[in-house]
Amino acid sequence: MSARTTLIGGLTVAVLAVALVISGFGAALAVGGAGQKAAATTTVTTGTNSTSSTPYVVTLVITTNNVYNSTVQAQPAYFMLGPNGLESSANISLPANRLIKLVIICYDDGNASLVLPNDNVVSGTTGNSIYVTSNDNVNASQGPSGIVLNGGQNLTSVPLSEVAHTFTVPALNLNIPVPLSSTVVAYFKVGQAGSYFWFCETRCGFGPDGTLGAMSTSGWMTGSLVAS
Ligand SMILES: [Cu+2]
Repeated sequence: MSARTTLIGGLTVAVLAVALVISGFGAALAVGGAGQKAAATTTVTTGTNSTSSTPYVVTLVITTNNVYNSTVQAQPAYFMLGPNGLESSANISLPANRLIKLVIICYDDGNASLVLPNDNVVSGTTGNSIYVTSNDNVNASQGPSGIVLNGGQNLTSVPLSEVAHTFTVPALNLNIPVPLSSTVVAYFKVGQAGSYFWFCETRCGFGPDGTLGAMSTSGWMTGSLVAS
């Protein structure tokens, strides 16, 4: 749990944060559904190699308290949101040469330190920025009579104290820092078909430096991004 839940009134903040995340989740589901329907229509009418003006939507969900094994216990993990619920993130498939709308819903409310400096800086996305909603630290402040919501924000970097995980594909120069308790939207394109490794670049795993457990296991905090 983050420090803010220990503050007076922290319960209210936490409850609202959950509500915001859930509402963001619903919005992402609605957007994802519409995007996928449009994608199918476009494929039928224009062929598989054409580019479409409609982004292809990929939705990832980060959860915590996934039991890794009896020794390591709880670890965070990325999942892919499929038509029937959460699926493994070990192989994330998407089309090459088409605009991708990546939605990352992060239920993790804890901060983690970076593996490398600048891992909190966005790269490889449209405008080298991300759109962040539902993060009560980034998007809200405590006012005299409650929380003041500021709406979503475009960010080119995330404050170190706010980074929970990253979605990073070094071969594509793609780095998306994910703030705790947030929903992130980012656009990018994979110019060349192929299989690329993705990683989280925070020390969110197990062991003395946090790079074991989830951090070193496919389908948890790393995997393959397969563009075809
Ligand atoms: Cu991570």
